[in-house]
Amino acid sequence: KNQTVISSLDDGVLKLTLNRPDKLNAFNEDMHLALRRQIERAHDDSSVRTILLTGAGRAFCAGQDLGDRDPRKSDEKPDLGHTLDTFYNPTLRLIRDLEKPVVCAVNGVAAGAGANIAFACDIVFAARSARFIQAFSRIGLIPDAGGSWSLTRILGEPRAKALALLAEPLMAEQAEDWGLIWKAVEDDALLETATAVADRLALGPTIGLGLTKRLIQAAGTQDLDTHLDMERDCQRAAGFTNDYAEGVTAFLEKRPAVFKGE
Ligand code: T3D
Repeated sequence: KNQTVISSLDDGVLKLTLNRPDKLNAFNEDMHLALRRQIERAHDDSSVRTILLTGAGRAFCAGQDLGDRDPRKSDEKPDLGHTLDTFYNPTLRLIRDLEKPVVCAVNGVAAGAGANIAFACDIVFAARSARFIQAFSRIGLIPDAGGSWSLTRILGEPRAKALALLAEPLMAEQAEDWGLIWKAVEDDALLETATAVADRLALGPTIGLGLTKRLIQAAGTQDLDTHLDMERDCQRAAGFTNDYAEGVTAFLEKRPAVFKGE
């Protein structure tokens, strides 16, 4: 059977490739479940220290497979709140809650939930030719998969509204200029660049990196006092890791640190 998500684990990097290229990697139920299983595995398996997410073929992901929503095939209107609860929202939460870095290599067009899943990742590279489209308004929907939240937080209301209401493509370079992604890179250098960063993160102090991710995500929604307490708690936890002891020892011994993610 065709695998909707191809996975491979190399040196701590779990590479996940969305794999429905003839549908521009649009989400069907099988791909949702396969992606979720892999992120859960990344959570449970200490040998996974970073995720690298990308797409097969010329697209990253075209969002929901609209073939599965064909109104001509059913008289009943779908409950899309239910499909968000069942499929998109758990995946979004898993990516944000995973205390390991998630690198995304947007290899081509990212539309609808496909764009917003990319924006939920921690370090996003995009091929220079890739474009992001909040396609929802073209079909009468709202930006989901966290899009109405992340776009507003990252860009502010004027740009978030224009992107969402007009559904015009945003090129990778513009997305970088606006701070929506980390970097736009030449198409033929995308995978190499993203893989090098994922490899480097996988050799990092995983617990400290995970706590850092948690803190930065929390910063947008809590006041400074609460946040300083959270930094204290996270630094306490980081200070108890073997990787911290190794980091300081390596510094004092003037050699590169060898982190084990513990
Ligand atoms: O339903 C729920 O559960 C609620 C949640 C919703 C989340 C969402 O993501 S809603 C938004 C859904 N996505 C879209 O509206 C995007 C639809 N796709 C497009 O607008 C365009 O395909 C793109 C802008 C992404 C790319 O355009 P282009 O010209 O490069 O490619 P194309 O020719 O349109 O597409 C190539 C093929 O992929 C084509 O099939 P064919 O003609 O070769 O057999 C096309 O139908 C198929 N495809 C592309 N996107 C989807 C799709 N098939 C099903 N679903 C798709 N989303």
